Amino acid sequence: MRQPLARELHDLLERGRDRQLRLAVTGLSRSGKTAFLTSLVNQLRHAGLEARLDLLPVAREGRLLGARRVSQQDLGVPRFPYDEALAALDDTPPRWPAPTRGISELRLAIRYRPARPGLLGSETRQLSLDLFDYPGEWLLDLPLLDLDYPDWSLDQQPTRGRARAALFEDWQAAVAGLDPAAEADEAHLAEIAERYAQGLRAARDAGFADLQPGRFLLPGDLAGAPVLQFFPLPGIETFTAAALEKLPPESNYATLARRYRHYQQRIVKPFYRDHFRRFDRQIVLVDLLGALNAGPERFEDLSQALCKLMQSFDYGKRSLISRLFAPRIDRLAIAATKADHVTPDQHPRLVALLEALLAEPMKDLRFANVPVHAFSLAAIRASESREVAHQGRRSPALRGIGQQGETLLLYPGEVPDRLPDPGFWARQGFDFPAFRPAPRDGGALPHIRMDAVIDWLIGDKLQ
Ligand SMILES: Nc1nc2c(ncn2[C@@H]2O[C@H](COP(=O)(O)OP(=O)(O)OP(=O)(O)O)[C@@H](O)[C@H]2O)c(=O)[nH]1
Ligand SMILES: [Mg+2]
Repeated sequence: MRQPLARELHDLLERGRDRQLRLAVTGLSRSGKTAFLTSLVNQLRHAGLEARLDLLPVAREGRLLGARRVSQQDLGVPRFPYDEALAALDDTPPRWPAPTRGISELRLAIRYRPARPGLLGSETRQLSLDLFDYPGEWLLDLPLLDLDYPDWSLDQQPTRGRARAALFEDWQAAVAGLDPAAEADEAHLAEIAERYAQGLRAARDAGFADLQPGRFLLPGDLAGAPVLQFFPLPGIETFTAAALEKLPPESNYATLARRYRHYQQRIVKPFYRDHFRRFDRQIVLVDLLGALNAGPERFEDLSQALCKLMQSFDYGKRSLISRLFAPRIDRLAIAATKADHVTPDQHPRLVALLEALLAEPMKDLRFANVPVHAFSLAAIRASESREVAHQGRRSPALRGIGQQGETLLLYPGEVPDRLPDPGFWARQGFDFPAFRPAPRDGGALPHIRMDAVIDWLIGDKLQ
C-alpha cells in the first residue's frame, strides 16, 4: 500500500504551510482511545457553542469557528466510527462505544481566525487534521523487526511471573515434545499456535499487557492464516546458529522461522512504513486507574509494556532497521485516562504517578528532543464531584450511575503519587466501580481537561 508520489508531495506542501497535521491516538486495549477521539471530534465540532474549552486559547478567544468532517484521503483505512460512538452514548440507557480493532482514520477541517489577523482583518484559515486510532499492541511488535526468530524465541519465553506462566501451561505442555529438527506437521503446529494465542488472550483478559506478537490478540481478517501460526521455540538455545541454518526447510524450526519472517515483513513492517512513519503528533493513553484496581502484578506488567511501547518513539534507542520507520513526531502527550473515577484532588497525584511510571522513557524522549507532556483526563466524564460530611468533616466524593443503573456516591481512594511499593498494596490497594456514561442533552460531551490536551497537541497550529 505505498502512497503515490504525488500525494506525498501534496502532503509535504500542505504540511509546510502548516495546513495539515496527522495526529495519532494509541494506547493498550481498553485504555480509552475510542472515547478520546470521539470526545476530541465532538469538542471541536461544538467549539464556540456549547463546548467548555476554557483551557484552549483559540476557543477562549473566540477564534475557533468550528470543525467539519471531510472525506479522508486514504481510502484503504477504515473510517473512525464517530457516529456509532455517539449513537451508543445517546442510547437509553447510554452505553459506552463498542471495542474497536485495528486502525481507523477521520479527517477534520478546522476553521479559525489567526491570532494576528492580516491587513484585511477578516481572514479565516483552515487546518486539516487527520486523526488516527490504532492499537498500542501493534507497537509492542516493533522490537520484533530487530530480532531474528531464534533471538525472539529466547526473548519471549512466557515464564516470567508465576501468574503469567500458569496461563501458558497448556501451550507449554503441547510444545514440550516438539523437536526443532523433526519434519513439520501443519495441523500439529496450528494446534500449538492456537494454544499460544489462547495463552496470550487469557493473559490479556487477566490484565497483562506485555504480549507479543500483537496481532495474535487482534487478528482481524488474518484469523486462522498460517502467518499467525508460529510461537517461540523452547530449547532453541541448545542449537548453534550454524546447526539451525542446516536444518531442512520442512523442519519445525525452518517452518516456524519462515512464518515469523513473513509476519515481520508483511504484517509489522507495512504498518510502520505506511502509517506510523507519517504521523506528526501522538498521544499515548494509559488506563492507570484500571491497573491500580487490578493489583500489583498487572501494574508491573503495564509498566513493562508501556516502556516497550514508548521505545517506538525514541530514535536514539532504535536500531538501524527500525529507525528507517521512525516517525517525525515533534510532540508527544501521555495521558492517564478515566480521571473521573477519582476525586479532583487526586488528579495531580495521578499525573505524578504516570510520570513516575514512565520516568525512563520520558528522559530518553527529552534527550532525543521530542517534547513530552503528561496529563490526566476524562474524555467522557461520567461522574460529578461532590462533597460529603463525614464524621463532622467535609470530604470529597464522586456521584455517578453504576452499570446496573444504580446511583453511586463514593470515595474511591487515594492515588499513590509514586510507584506503589508492596506496602501500598497490602495497606490500601485501590477499588472503584465502573460508571455508566451520563445521559446527554445533545450538547458537547462533558470532559475533564480535553481542552488542555487539545491545546498541547494542536494549539500551536491554530495561532
Ligand atoms: N468513566 C469513564 N470511563 C471511560 C472513559 N473513557 C473510557 N472509559 C471506559 O473505558 C472503556 C474503554 O474505552 P474505549 O474508549 O472503548 O477504549 P479503547 O482503547 O478504544 O478500547 P479498544 O478499542 O477495545 O482497544 C469504556 O468502555 C468505558 O467503560 C472516561 O472518560 N470516563
Ligand atoms: Mg477503541
